[in-house]
Order: sequence, then C-alpha cells, then structure tokens
Amino acid sequence: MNETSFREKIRARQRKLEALLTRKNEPADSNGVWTRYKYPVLTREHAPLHWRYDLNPETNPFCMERIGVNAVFNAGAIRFNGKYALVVRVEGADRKSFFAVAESPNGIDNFRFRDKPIVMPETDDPDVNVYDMRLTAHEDGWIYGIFCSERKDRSRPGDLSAAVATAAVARTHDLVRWERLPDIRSASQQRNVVLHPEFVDGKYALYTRPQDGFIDAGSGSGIGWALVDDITNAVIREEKTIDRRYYHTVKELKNGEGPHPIKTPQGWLHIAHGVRMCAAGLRYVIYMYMTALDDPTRVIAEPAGHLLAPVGEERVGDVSNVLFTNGWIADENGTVYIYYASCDTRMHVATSTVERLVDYCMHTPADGFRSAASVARINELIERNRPFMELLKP
Ligand code: M1P
Repeated sequence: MNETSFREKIRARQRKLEALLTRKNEPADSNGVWTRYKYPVLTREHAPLHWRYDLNPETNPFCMERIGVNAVFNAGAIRFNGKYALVVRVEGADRKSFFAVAESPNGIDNFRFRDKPIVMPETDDPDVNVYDMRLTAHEDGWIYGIFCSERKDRSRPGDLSAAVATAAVARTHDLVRWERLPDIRSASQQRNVVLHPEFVDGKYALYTRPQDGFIDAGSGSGIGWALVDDITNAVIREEKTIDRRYYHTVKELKNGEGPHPIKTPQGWLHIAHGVRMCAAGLRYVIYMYMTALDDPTRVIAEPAGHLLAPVGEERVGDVSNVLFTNGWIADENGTVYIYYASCDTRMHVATSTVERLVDYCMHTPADGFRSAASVARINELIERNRPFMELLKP
C-alpha cells in the first residue's frame, strides 16, 4: 500500500471514530425511577486508533489493526476535575483486562479515552488479570481503587481454569499515578470488594463478597462488611453479612456490592448485582437496598426484585444475560448517573435522582418470598387505586 492510500485509510477510520465519540445521546425509555439512554456510552469501537494500529506505513504495510480490543465494560466512576470520569475495564483480544480512564463533559455522551491506559503497578506476586474497579474518594484524602486481581490457582496445576480471586488496592490523587498497596488478606477468596467513603469507628470499612471458589459464592451468605485498621496492610478478620441472599430471589446464587453507597438524609443508598441460575445459565440483574445513616450495616429498605435487567441489545454479548454495575455518580443537584455494563461487552448510562431512588427503595414492597404474598401486594395496590381509576379511562 502506498503512503497516500495508507493515510487515507487511517484518516477515514479516524473520521468514523470521531463521529462515534461526538454522537449525541438521548433518553430512550423511562419508568419513573430511571431513564435509560439510547446509545451505549462506551464500546470497544471507542478505543483510540493509536492503541490498536501501527501508524507507520513502513512497519504496517497492510494498515492492519495490530492489537484488538474485545470489550469495554464494568467501569468505576467518579466526578473528577469537573468531568465525569470512568475507570473502565478494557479487555483485549488476548482476554487480558486492564484499566483506562474515559471522560465526558456531561455524563451521558462524548466519553473519550485518555491518551494511554493506566499503568497499574504489580505486587511481588503479579496479577494475571485485573478488573472491576470500585472508586472511592475517601475522607482520608486519597482516591482508592479496589479491584479484582486474578491469578492461577497454583495448588491445582493440572486444572488450567483454576483461578484465585483477591481484592487488590491502589490509590491515587490524579487517576494517572497509582500507588499499589498490598492485596487485602482474607480467609476466603474475595471479589466485588468496595471501600466505604467514611471512617467507621476510626477504621476503614469494606463491603466484601466472600466466596468459596473463583466462581461460586458457596457458603458466602451475601454482601459482607468488615472493618480494617490499616488500609496499607488490610486484613479482613471478621465479616458480618449485611445484604443476605435468599432462595427464589434475584440474588439467590450470589450478589455483590456495586460502587460505594450514596449518603442521603434518609440513609445510605446501595446498588448491587444479583445472580440467579436458569436454563440459559447465570442471569445478572441490578438491584438496590438502603442502610441506616448511623449504622451502614443495618438494612432499612429492601425493594423486591431488580432495578435494571437486560433488555433488547443489552441481552446480547460475550456473556449473555448480564447487567453489572460498579460505578455511579451523584451530582450536587441530586442527579444520579448509573453506569452499567451489559453482557461483559459495553457500557451504558441510566439517570435518576437521589430523591427518586430513595422513594423507590422506601416504597417498593419488599420480597414476600411466596407467590401468594406477591399477589396480595398487587391486590392491595389495586384497592388503593380504586378512587383514581377514571385516570385510566380512554
Ligand atoms: O460475567 C459476569 C460477571 O461475573 C463476575 O461477577 P461475580 O463475581 O459477581 O460473579 C465478574 O467476573 C464480573 O466481572 C462479570 O461481569
């Protein structure tokens, strides 16, 4: 290929990328609790060309993509320097995930990756894979990222799929330079560990998700809570379950805290993912709960069922039937941007407000754990609606 046509090809690709990066997003669907947006906010196509193409015509005579990006999902989120920043899990075609910052001026579109992915320092025992960072601007002044570090399970050398999940910790002031701290020590494997933004009894507080194996929560009864003295050498000694799993609910098989909870006058607003097994495999949905302001471990509201479940295009991707969130941003005006991934493939946004989400948590009936209880709730609503039925007349 001569230099001119190489240039033309790259330029055409860049124009296409620019059109995607600057595309305006628009509200698509709303149920009064949330508003979903039409376009995913980030996809693998958003990855900069200079991450993927060798731009030198001499060393890339066929203008080939050299390094593939497979998926862009499970992003931590934070308001940073006036922008909406996502620390995104980018998965290469080689299956390795890494972190990269993408920022938007308005939270719903125009997300653009920074020049380079994050260079995350390793520990003495290098991670094979890192993913799903939860960001916490802690009252100690640091921004923490707690993420999953995956390594081969060396106790089972014959099983190539055997892995170990550990909660890893890093901190930063600028989202560029990260100080890696020792991984959190725990008796069990851990994933979906999240740092609470405030000290509790003078200690760092963690939401945990103890699990028997790499995939199975097993005897882990749900989202846990642990206090640690020193975040630079964190050890989980005691865990208390705060959000329990139950038979025949959306979190029957496992659950995991999303980003850290939002503080409201009525209590801490939590968002999480719940998993159940069905004939199609695992189904991941997003649900909410609230805990008391004076005791973040005491559940005060548990709306039944999911807040968000996969619909339409969200159902299709690498790992089907999955919605997952580990990032949300609450603006000072009360708007909440919920960043969620579908099918381990792409990132979406749904908006709401603190007021609406509190109302949703406080006034959605809790799970009655039986079909008859669900019917009783509906009948109760129908009776309360009797005086207003004329509203439904054509
Ligand atoms: O594939 C769905 C999700 O599976 C895991 O979540 P959990 O630990 O709750 O099962 C994680 O690997 C997550 O990244 C992934 O999206």
